[in-house]
Amino acid sequence: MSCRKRAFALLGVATAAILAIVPVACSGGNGSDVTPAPATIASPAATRPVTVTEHAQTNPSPQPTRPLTTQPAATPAAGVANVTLVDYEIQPDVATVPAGDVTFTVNNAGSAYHSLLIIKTDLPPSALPQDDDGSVDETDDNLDIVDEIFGLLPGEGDSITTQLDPGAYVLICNVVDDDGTAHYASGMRTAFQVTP
Ligand SMILES: [Cu+2]
Repeated sequence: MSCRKRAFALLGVATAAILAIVPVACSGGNGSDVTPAPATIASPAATRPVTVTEHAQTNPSPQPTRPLTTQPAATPAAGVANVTLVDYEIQPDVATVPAGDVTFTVNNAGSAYHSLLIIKTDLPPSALPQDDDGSVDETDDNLDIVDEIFGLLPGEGDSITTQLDPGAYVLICNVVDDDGTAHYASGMRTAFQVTP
């Protein structure tokens, strides 16, 4: 009885201290002389573990937020096309991307000077209007030149991000060499689709 009364009286002070005191005070069961001494000693000792555990709980909380910040960086990968230019082909790693911002990372793996034109058109890749030199007539009304990367030397790379609406596109290189070789006519053209 007396043991319970002391325990409830201490409840007003601190519940954390009681939890530590009650097992110690009641386990002895001797007399009133034993209980006051542990009460003063246990109360400062009991508060210390509480503060330690609070720090231990606050430390892990920032850690789960770090993986969350890295995950959104991976989501724009849906709008990425890696394009390799060779003599004389255009090789995107994907033929279709969803509409929105699309990043074209272009590398010239060929031995000639190359470029990349992103053209929105319903014409087939092999049927674009041409000039007399075999290059594509970029001023034709059937073609919408959305974006382009100018001359990449062999081994060079570049990257552009452009907003693409849904529809049919053609990727070409429109370089004409000094010897008259038109890269488009030589095969540097490929279809590219943007889905809604
Ligand atoms: Cu070319």
